[in-house]
Amino acid sequence: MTPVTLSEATLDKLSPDLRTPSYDRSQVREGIVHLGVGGFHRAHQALYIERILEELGEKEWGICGVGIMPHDSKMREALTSQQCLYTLVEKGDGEEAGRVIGAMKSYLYAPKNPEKVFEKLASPETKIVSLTVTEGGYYFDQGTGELLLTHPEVAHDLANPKTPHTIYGYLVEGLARRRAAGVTPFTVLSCDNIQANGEVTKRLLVSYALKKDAELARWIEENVAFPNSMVDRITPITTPEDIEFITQRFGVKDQWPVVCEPFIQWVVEDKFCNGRPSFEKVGVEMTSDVHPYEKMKIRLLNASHSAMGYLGYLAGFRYIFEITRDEEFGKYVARMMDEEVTPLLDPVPGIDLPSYKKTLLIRFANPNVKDHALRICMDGSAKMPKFILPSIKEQLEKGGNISLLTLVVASWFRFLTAEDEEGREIPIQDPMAAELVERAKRGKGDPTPLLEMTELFGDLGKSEKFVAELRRSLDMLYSVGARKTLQSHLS
Ligand code: CS2
Repeated sequence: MTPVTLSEATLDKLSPDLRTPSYDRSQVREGIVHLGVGGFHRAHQALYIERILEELGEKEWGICGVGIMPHDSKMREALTSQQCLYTLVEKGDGEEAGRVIGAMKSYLYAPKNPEKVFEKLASPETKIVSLTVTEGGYYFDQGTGELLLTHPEVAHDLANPKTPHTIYGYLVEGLARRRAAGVTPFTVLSCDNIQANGEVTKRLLVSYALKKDAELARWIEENVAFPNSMVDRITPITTPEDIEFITQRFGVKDQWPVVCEPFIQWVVEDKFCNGRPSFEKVGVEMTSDVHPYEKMKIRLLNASHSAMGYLGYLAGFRYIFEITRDEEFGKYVARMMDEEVTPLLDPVPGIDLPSYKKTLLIRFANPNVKDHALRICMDGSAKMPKFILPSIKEQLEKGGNISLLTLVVASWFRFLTAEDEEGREIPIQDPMAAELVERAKRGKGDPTPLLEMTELFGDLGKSEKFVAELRRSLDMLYSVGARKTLQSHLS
């Protein structure tokens, strides 16, 4: 069978194996503007919205996707050539399930036409602006929690409000226009892995606005809702093999489909200032307090990912499922979670922690979700301070063990020398790569040059216990390599 090119006109020609939107897309309005459309958003929030449209017929909640990064031009090309339709494939143990998602109605590529994005943000039809701009897209000092006003991207936005690069430039201009026009503000819904993501976004956005207009800053503080949310679904980067597989399996030609695991979770604080879809009817958990969920997820799932990513890569692995299935690595993450992270967690309503952790290990081991270690190792400068360092800090305060957590930091430092144990180059993907690699190479077994970056480490470099532990692990990584270092930490 010749594959069918995905588009609105070909929806009824697709294989019956592929579920397609049954609602009338032409009636869908765009109540949500989403900044940062990547695989994760398309596998997660967009699926919930698809169900809102499909099962509840709440047609005002379609999505307008927005790309704010220069590289988003590729997403624009892919999506706009297929009327923003795309294929989402869930891969579990058995048969894979495929579905064409129609929830995104349009896509705007901000660098080419920022004015169009401002208009969209100012439109009364827009009720929610959601974000997945990665942990690095928020630009804050990990030591002080303050917005990095002198960061080149933030400074650029302050100086060039008509052509912003960051969420702050876009959100503040959009909100300023609404305020001027007397339009109710939109809710800002952060869906990134940052603890208290809503509160953090609010604090940073208000301090950015303060630099422009104190009255506007106050109006934002008093009128805009920033719900916290915990998001979860493992979504690897789409590979050419995935595209080929989907063409063969479902007979559809899609320029940029998404493959993910079957698990999905979204816990959202029920605090919206301009309406919301009936999320609770499609599986979203609405609550008054997201903190315990966020902390559990980030400190267990994301931290385990980092633990497996760096050390696993150094030990020669490339995929997370292989690393999890290695007996010693499996033991390592399980023990790190049990011994060094779990004691820090608050009770999480409705969740049994032992079975949550067991499920995590099963999810990581899914061989059909080929999550590359390099995806996990990307942007360590933004992830480490959110996934790992806070647990180390809290354990130090409690006098608890930090050896397994510190090994993650040591592995990252070793990884940052950009050369593996066989002398092959490691591709470092991080906006701070140049500085990180220079410091890692300069320090080698001495962590000082990296620890001096207080915008990442705060005052952790002053803790004798932590520094001694870090040196011990680093020394081992250099002298006996990743595998033996791991064994020694487990014994
Ligand atoms: C990963 C996350 O980027 C990372 O390091 O831990 O992308 C993870 O896969 C998601 O948060 C899962 O919900």
